Amino acid sequence: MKLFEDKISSAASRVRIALALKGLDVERETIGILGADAINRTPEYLQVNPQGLVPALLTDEGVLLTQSLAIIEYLDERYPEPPLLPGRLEDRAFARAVALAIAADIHPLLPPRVTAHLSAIGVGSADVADWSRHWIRVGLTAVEELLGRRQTGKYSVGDIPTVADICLFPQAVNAERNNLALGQWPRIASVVARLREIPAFIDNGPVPRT
Ligand SMILES: N[C@@H](CCC(=O)N[C@@H](CS)C(=O)NCC(=O)O)C(=O)O
Repeated sequence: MKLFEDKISSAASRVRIALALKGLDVERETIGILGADAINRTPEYLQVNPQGLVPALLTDEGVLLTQSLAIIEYLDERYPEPPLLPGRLEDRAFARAVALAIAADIHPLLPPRVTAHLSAIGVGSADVADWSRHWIRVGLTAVEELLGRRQTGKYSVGDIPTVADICLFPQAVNAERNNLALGQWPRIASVVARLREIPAFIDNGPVPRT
């Protein structure tokens, strides 16, 4: 398998964490997504992912997969141990709901293509930073409430890290980089503190943009 990624990407970080939890080592290719290094819109990379986004995964069978959550579910079905979804049906739905609250409802408001467009239409850099902080704050406040409904174990859903944690961790790292202290969300803060004890998480979070 080969992962197309950029180390700064939180969506790619999700897949890196899933691969590490599964103990899978894959070939990696960096696809720059920022500024002069950006190659994600080149015709070559658009052949890999027509959306021009990372991550993408080339399977051993030569099939190109896109979308981090689809890739994670593929890995989980193909390499079932350890599972990345809880055993109980309702818990699986809940883990997916937390994952989607982040991946579908917070993250799409924040990536470079969004902030670059805000700048291009004349929004100043301080206001762009406020935009990001606003949507992270709104989104994580809702996730904090969601976690309160079912969090009974060490992590977002029970005592094994799931796809919910895989999405939460990079978003939490990103929140801290946007000067949002996790302490304002006590459940998120305690889950993230426990995830920081797991090498698969701390070794594979998004690296800061330079
Ligand atoms: N929903 C997609 C999101 C992918 C995505 O937005 N990736 C970002 C990096 S975190 C990217 O490639 N951004 C390039 C850009 O915004 O131009 C997924 O989960 O894979």
